Amino acid sequence: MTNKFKSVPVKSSEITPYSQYLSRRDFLKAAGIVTGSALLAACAPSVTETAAPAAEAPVVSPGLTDELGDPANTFQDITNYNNYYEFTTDKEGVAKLAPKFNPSPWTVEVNGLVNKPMTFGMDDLLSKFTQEERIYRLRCVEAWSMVIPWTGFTLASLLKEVEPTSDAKYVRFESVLRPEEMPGQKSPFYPWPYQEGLRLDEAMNDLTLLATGLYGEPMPNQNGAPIRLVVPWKYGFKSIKAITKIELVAEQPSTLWNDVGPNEYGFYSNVNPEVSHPRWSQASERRIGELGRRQTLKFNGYGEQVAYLYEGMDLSVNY
Ligand SMILES: Nc1nc2c(c(=O)[nH]1)N[C@H]1C(S)=C(S)[C@@H](COP(=O)(O)O)O[C@H]1N2
Ligand SMILES: [Mo]
Repeated sequence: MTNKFKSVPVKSSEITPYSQYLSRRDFLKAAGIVTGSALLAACAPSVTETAAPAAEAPVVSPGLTDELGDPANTFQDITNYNNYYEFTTDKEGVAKLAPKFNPSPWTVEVNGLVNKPMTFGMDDLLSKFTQEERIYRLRCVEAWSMVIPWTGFTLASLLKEVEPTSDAKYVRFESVLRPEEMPGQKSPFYPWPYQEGLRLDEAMNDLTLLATGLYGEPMPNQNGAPIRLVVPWKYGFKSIKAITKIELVAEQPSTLWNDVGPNEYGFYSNVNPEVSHPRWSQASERRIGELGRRQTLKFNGYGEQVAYLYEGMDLSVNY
């Protein structure tokens, strides 16, 4: 697969706090590494030259755009409007509860149908795998969306290390279970821990990211610290946060939302404006920070990279 996102490989030693993020981008430009957004920054009013380095989290986005030219949401929006039911179902309340959660130390177990089961610490993951910057749209099944500048590495690169056997057909993911730090996990209405799954070929697609940060900062707690999945062509709930286990399996795994509402949340859950949710249309969406609505794009605009995965499948049946 060619990657038209011109991701810039970033060494983990170069993953900087946001206060240094803008100058890191200048460094990349000076080094002759041209990103789509760096090109744009060259002809936009330059935040880097006018703004004092931010001591705290930034309030404005520094001119980053996705490959369609749409601006990244602000750090403020991305970290204050979250779905994270382990904390609360209130999207604007997650950020207040998230500081209680301690994401370090952390390990991710990768096992199941593999030749080399492994357990990784976060330092292993950050040093072993090339960290890249990927600016992706995130489209929630509730019909709102954002553009988020993630850093992370491909799930494919991790899976290659553990060597899935020929019996492995799906990947199952599990989130952390810590009711003492995550008050929403005391709710009996959801089958904790959160779990998700992908077909192995979806998991191996170059777009599928294990994200370890955003805006050049380590992943904020409310966005799934210290490591979460990002599957940009699927509804947001497939992008499971705070992953502790990755298991290669033979059968389609169960997923939290499919267990809770099988008619509403299918295993595939590809973004599809033509297939309505039973309670609302998926034809349009509200981009956080914008007035009005936008047309929803099939596969969230990533069809060129992923449509081949579903050839011959009826996506209204396999929703
Ligand atoms: N463990 C876990 N992962 C999760 C969720 C959750 O409640 N728990 N919510 C999902 C939903 S519905 C969405 S839209 C995205 C939101 O990601 P964000 O808060 O980083 O924007 O996370 C997904 N991953
Ligand atoms: Mo969502």
